[in-house]
Amino acid sequence: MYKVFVQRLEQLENNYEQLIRVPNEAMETSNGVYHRYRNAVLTHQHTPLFWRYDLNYDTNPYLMERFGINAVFNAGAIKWKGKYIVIARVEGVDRKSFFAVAESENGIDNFRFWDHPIMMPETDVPDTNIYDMRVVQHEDGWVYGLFCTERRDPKAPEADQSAAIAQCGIARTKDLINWERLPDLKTPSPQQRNVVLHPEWVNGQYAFYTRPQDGFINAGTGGGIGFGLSKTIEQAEIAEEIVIDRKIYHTVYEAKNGLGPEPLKTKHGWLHLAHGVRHTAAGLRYVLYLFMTDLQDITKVIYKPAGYFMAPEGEERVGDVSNVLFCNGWIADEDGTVFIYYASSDTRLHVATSTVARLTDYVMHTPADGWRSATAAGNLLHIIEGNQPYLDQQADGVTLEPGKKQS
Ligand code: M1P
Repeated sequence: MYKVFVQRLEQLENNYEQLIRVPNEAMETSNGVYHRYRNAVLTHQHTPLFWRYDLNYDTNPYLMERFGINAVFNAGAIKWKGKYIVIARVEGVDRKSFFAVAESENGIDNFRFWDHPIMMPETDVPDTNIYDMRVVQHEDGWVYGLFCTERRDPKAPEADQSAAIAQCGIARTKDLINWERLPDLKTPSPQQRNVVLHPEWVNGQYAFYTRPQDGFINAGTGGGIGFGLSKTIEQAEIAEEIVIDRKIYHTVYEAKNGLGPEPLKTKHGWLHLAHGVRHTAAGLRYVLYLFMTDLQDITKVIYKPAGYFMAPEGEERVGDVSNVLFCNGWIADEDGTVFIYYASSDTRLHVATSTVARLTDYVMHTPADGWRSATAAGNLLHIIEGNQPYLDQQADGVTLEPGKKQS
């Protein structure tokens, strides 16, 4: 029996190392805006064996999993001491999520979890479930983690064991290991999810992007991505919440939307990545989209391409909650490379890479939504007409210089 234990352990360890060390590579196909990568960067199988197994023969002679992990997804991200860090939502088979840090040297593969998950302190009202941390290095010197804290609705009748209240939990750290929990954010909305801290002061105050919602799932009258200011973070409270990017009929964000990671500052404006949710006959569909806000008035959207930037593809389409892409972490390197950590179908974490220059070009030069089929077709016609001289010369058999404007 002991021999079998040792053999199995060796096999588990070999398989694990193989999985962790497998190099990732960019897919050949790209739309010019970003590259997807062949492998997911984190899955439930990337969690350390010493989390899942009791490795002691005396107490676990069958070498069985004692703590099952269901999924690893929706991760915040930060460049920290030269390493690419993601703070993932790790969900056990008991459906409870917790946060755990994984790091990589190059941001695209070999992500390895730190030995211990984050032991997040609680407020006086214990969290039932915590998830989707946005990690932000603020000008005040702290690294903040804003996340959703979910608790059962105290007003729900006993028969209803689903009704929940979502709020924004806030914690801060100087080392990503020890976290100081602050009181939950107070806002005029009954529920909050997808709250993001702006990395800079705004009028000497802390600025938050919010997502007001009436119910736990439905945004209801909470019409989109909100914004508000708070004088302090130790007792964060937004008195006035305005919507800066609203949900709109017959778009990819008709049902609800929410900001992803903290915005990136570019010379043209603040670059935002968000998720939009629409209804389909098969249920909700979550896609990612980009927009840009003004450097002076950060509540003013100045560019917003029509439709989605990324949507679920291939195996990304299937998982615990199928047809979902969700992103709450990205890292912009000094050389302009952007690592977008997106999760698919609430199951696994991927990376896509782009650059600040490409994303800015995409946001500023992709046609905006005109909200109707006629305006969409008009946008297409405009591109075709611009290409007409090139098409004509090609038809005439003229030798073309690709990419040069044709006379
Ligand atoms: O299941 C899809 C996503 O649903 C929620 O996001 P939102 O509040 O925008 O609907 C969150 O639970 C998120 O974690 C999840 O990925």
